[in-house]
Amino acid sequence: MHGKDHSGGIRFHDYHPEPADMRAEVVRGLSEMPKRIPPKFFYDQHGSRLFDAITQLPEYYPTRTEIGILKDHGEEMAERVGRGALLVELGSGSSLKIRLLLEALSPSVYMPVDISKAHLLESAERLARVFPDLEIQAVCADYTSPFELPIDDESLDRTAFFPGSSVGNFQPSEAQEFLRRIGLVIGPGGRLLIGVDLLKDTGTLEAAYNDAQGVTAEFNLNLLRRLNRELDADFDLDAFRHHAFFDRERGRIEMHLISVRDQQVRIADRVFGFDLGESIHTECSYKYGIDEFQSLAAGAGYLAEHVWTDDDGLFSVHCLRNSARPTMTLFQR
Ligand code: AVI
Repeated sequence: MHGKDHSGGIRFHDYHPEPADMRAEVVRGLSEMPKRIPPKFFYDQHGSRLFDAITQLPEYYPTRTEIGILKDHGEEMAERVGRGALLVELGSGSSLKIRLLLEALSPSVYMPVDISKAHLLESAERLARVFPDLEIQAVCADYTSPFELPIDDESLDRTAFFPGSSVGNFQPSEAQEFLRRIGLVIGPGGRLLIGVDLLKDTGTLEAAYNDAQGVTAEFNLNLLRRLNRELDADFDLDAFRHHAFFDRERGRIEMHLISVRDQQVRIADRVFGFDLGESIHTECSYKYGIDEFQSLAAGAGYLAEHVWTDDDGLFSVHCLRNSARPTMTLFQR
């Protein structure tokens, strides 16, 4: 029935994602009121390391909780989405999470999609050593922009995996648009396994973004270090402090960098003034109720098939089925 033999090894597809115009985006964001910088700029090499360190912190429960859910329910997930599928991972993130899923789902093809070529290849090579018989089709692309997958076997069922509650870093309307685009990638009937952090008490949420060791503060401030280095800026890192809080009305953690004095900062040929106490909004991390997330996904064309949570109700992994109709073709017979 299947069109093709799938044997082990890595194939690499480079879609040459346009590098973000960091200067233009930062200048635009700092010209707004209130000032803001998009969170995607956190992840230079040092920022990615700091994020890895965050995932190990005692206060940052999402990573270990999601791993626990994958360990406890991987078999059930496989029964729902089927084995031998094409598994597309959006962002080749935590190697432990994908290993657990690869073991449970035994896909025919694993297709990690990541904007960083180095990161993508490094993790694909690591996985190829552990799963020598697995066909890996590594795609270097910006998964937040529309793209088409290099799929050469249309007979495979498709499942996408988007862990880590990264969906929470989008505004809800953007998240819905993003889910709709994933739907185009997995096609009608395709499944999406997506990790979503849940609403909970303010203390637990705020501790996760204000850890005692100050790693999250360092992660936030590293953004300014990056702008100094890459955009020839002159931020004084001692003149800003990390601030994170939960806004229950909006259901989101907000991270800010607060100016501790009146000051001026130069970025290349531009100068920005900061008042004492003025903030740069650097990140939103939305938390959802289960029904709330399912209705957001329904608006993007998905049926909620199942949701797994941990015993404490901290985190959720949803199995969604794309019920959107195939896009119309112009010439139909
Ligand atoms: C990547 N993302 C899901 C993390 C989050 O929790 O929103 C980023 C992060 N920011 C501070 N700590 C972790």
